[in-house]
Amino acid sequence: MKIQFNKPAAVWTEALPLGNGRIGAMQFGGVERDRFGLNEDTLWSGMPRDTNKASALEALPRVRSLVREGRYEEADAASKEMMGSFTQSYLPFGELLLNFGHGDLAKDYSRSLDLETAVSSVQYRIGDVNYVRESFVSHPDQTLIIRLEASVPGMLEVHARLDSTLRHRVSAEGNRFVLRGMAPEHVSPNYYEVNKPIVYGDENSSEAMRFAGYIHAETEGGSVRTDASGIHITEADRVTLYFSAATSFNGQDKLPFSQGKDAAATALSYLESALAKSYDAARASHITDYKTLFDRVKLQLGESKAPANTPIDERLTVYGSGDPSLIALLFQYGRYLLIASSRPGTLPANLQGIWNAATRAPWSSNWTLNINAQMNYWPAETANLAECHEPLLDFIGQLAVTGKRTAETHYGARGWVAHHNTDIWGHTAPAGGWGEGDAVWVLWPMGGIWLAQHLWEHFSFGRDLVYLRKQAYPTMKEAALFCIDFLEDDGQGRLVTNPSTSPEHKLRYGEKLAGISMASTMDMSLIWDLFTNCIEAAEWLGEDAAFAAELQQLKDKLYPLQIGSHGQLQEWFEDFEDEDTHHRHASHLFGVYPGRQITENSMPEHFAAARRSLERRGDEGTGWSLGWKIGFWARFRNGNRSLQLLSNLMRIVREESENYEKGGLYPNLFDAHPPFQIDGNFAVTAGISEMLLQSHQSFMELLPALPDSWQEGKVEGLRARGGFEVHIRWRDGKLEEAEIISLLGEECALASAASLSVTQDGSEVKGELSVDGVLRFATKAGQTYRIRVSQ
Ligand code: FUC
Repeated sequence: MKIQFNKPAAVWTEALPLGNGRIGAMQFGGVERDRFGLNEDTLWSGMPRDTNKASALEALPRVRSLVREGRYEEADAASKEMMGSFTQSYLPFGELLLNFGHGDLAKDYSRSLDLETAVSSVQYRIGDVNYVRESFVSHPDQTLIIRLEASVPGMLEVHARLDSTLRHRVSAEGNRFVLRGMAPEHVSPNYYEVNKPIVYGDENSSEAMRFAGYIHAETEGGSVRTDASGIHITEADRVTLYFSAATSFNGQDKLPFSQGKDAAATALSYLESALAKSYDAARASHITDYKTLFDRVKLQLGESKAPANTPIDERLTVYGSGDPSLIALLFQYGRYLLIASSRPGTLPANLQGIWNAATRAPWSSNWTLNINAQMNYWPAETANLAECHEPLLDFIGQLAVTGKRTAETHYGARGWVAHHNTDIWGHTAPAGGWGEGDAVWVLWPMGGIWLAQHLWEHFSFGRDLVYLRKQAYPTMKEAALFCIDFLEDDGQGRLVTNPSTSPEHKLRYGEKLAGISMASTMDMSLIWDLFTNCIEAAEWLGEDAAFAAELQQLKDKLYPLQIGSHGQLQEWFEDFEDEDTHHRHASHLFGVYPGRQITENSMPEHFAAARRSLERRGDEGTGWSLGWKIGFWARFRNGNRSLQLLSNLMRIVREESENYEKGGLYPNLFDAHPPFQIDGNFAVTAGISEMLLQSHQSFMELLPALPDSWQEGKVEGLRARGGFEVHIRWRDGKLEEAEIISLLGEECALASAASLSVTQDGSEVKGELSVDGVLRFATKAGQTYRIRVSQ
């Protein structure tokens, strides 16, 4: 469980990521000069502003009637009047730079990130002196801690300082070095060319975010001096460096300057509390805290063919995608990255998690809601990191506040709405630069509806009724209210969305291409999902029966999913041809994964048509697109095909040879869209979970999509809906034994159970076996049920 290199990182995508959900660090590990790219997850451009288009509602009837008349291209053009601003951008904090006094010539160099401890290590030898540099970002102590050691006393000479591409000042404060900075009031997206993309306000009065970072050195032996150029340490035996940081962010509706927090005071308080512990105690509490989450799941797929200590990029290029232990590593890396980028109380993981070095990052490093932000959280429940889901769940509640205003202003509707992009200020308007954007991505009022699925899924796995009543259901219901008001009758008694897009993919009609039409399959499936979840939630809560009945009636009238002339699941309400059959989005298949509308049992013909659609999309794509397809094929129970997609993703991409259409992995195993986008990493973890265990129907399936080449292996600690934890062992490509731990005492339903026996504490457990092979048996909370193949 180590990502290992035998040379320092030459580029950012070879550096190794550390994080505690809030502070991110990318370590390059140079011998003479080490560099940590730094992030703080609340450091964004901008401030709370009204980003809605005041006159949007006036344009809506015109767009709608153009759609009804089949004048889609004109509807696209008319929808420009419905566009709000672009979102703001997630910004880099800066860099921690270490210069060592021993030059650059070293022997026996290695650097690694240990996924079992979340500690990185750099080691090398100069002459007879061995140097070790150990780093971690502690969640309990809210600081980046770096320990420098040399095997001979007095050999450490290091100069440490902070720098930033944002406006800042540095100074010495006693023996500490501090950087205080100010964010821009506005940053334009990277895809939008303007003369002045970065706009700052006045240093004393700008309402933009302020930020501050401290470095502090604890030394043994030698001498320390701090001035405005940094901390200078000479002839020390041992050094521990602490970096702490904070911003003035004080909530999405607070001006981050006049109503903001004191960034420096907050950073200082983190530092002081970290310093109250010894290094050993801080390291131990970091590891304990991390392991509580990480150790819950174990995965073994087989031994590596690569010799021990093979650098990771060589493992990828030479031993490649088939290497089972590399696949297991990649699975756990997704879990590592989620723990490192999303902890209770932080913001959710954005397009780059929390690791971003660019002021104008790709797609503003924001939250993209038409797949990417959701994909980040697909593994959260199944791969046993439900706490790491919380930042997203809390964030959804905040979007529901800003989204209410957008629902009113843009659609005259109740409830709340979000479109395809959001930011720290809760942007919910169609993010299209006041008409600069293309309707095919801007005009998609389904962001909140998809997010609401996460509120429900968290309950499905954990069954926390207080959470459902207080947090999840009210926000789900408000999203449903928006749907009720937004849906319209198509004249034949069917309910359609209008305007409607299928994210980023245009339809062809005649010689023309357009984004907007009505009732795209994804819209219909998302609304089906939300209504179904609301109805089930109301039942669990024993309240709101009348509303549930209303939703049931509406659900029955939703425009039905259609099968097209290629045998495919239609992407739009009519059988339009694709702009690009191999398009990276496969939004119309939402009902297969991550939804649950289209299953072999519930809609066999549509299930087959969806599979046909996926065949037509092909096995290539950007990083996240490949990641999504791993999960699709798992839901189609084709493990070999999932593995094929996984192999396609496990090819190395280097920054200098980026090919936009083909995803892969950078040397540090970050997902390459390209460029770097973290969603693909999370999709891999989620997809592998789906290959081994599924529970989205009303039963659990063990090993639903095991590839032939995974002959032997085991997984421990995956979660299934209804409060179950599952361990599975397989041999000769078949289930050998499983343990189902019932956490809540709910009835367990197990598919393909005709040839399985269940025991608890040695005695046989009787259940009811249905004709379709699902065994249902009662469980007790805290008990383990052993599943074996009966001879
Ligand atoms: C969607 C995708 C792009 C990219 C961007 C962040 O717009 O279509 O491929 O992932 O989000």
